Amino acid sequence: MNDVERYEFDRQGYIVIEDMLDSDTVSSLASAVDELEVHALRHLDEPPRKASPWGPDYHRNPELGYHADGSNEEGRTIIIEDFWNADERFDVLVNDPRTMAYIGGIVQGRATINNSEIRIRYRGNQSGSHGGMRPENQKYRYAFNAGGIDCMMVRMIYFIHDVSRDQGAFSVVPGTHKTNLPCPHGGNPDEEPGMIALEVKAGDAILFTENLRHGGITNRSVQVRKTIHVGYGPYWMLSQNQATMDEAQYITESTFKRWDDDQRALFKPWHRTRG
Ligand SMILES: O=C(O)CCC(=O)C(=O)O
Repeated sequence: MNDVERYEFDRQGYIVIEDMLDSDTVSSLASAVDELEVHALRHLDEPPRKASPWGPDYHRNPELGYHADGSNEEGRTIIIEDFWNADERFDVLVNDPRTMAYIGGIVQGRATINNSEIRIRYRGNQSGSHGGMRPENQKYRYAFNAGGIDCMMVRMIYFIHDVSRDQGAFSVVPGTHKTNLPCPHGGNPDEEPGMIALEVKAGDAILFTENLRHGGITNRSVQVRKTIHVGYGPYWMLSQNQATMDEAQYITESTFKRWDDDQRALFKPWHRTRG
């Protein structure tokens, strides 16, 4: 993270990183996401189920080890969590040196991955605005101290195709990670004052603090919006996936086996980083 990026992240609560992934990586990830979408759509309504404390009732896929919820109807989305278990083509994002250099600049101490979701957003779908200061929830707080930026939870979104505003752009209200009052506006990102759509190209990434007010503009296009989201935070924070909220990360034995020690350490809370 260079000085300009650090300044902008602190000032605005997010940065857009152009050309984060090369074109071979983008096409490999895009194929993996397309195949996983087809698989998830076939199994979404089947047992076994895993109820999220946040409400949704996720399908836990015994074959590929992911959790999925939603539908491909107009206006809907599917979210596929723990996608690492499903396909080794995602491994390129586990301990990616460029990503980790950014994370090291904004999370103090040992950082781990605490969230993994593929969002597939169909025509008419929007992601409601959320984030910003909530007195009852300091879990995702943004702070700055003698060690510099000190985020509790951040997310990197990787884009595997271009996304314009009307194709369901990720959106933010810059600077709201530093607000002190709960947001008085509803959850509609298309109408929220100050909300801006971040248009990106395939291969770009967006890094933001979860304390920033953010959402996803309505997808008014025929293109289904597909993105890969990976969350990071201090090592003691457990899973922030909806299906496994505040539990240990759901990583299958075969996934752990295929990774090296440094990749495994990214999913180990507490003090154990080896073995
Ligand atoms: O990309 C979107 O539509 C919303 C994403 C989001 O809310 C998140 O990653 O926290």
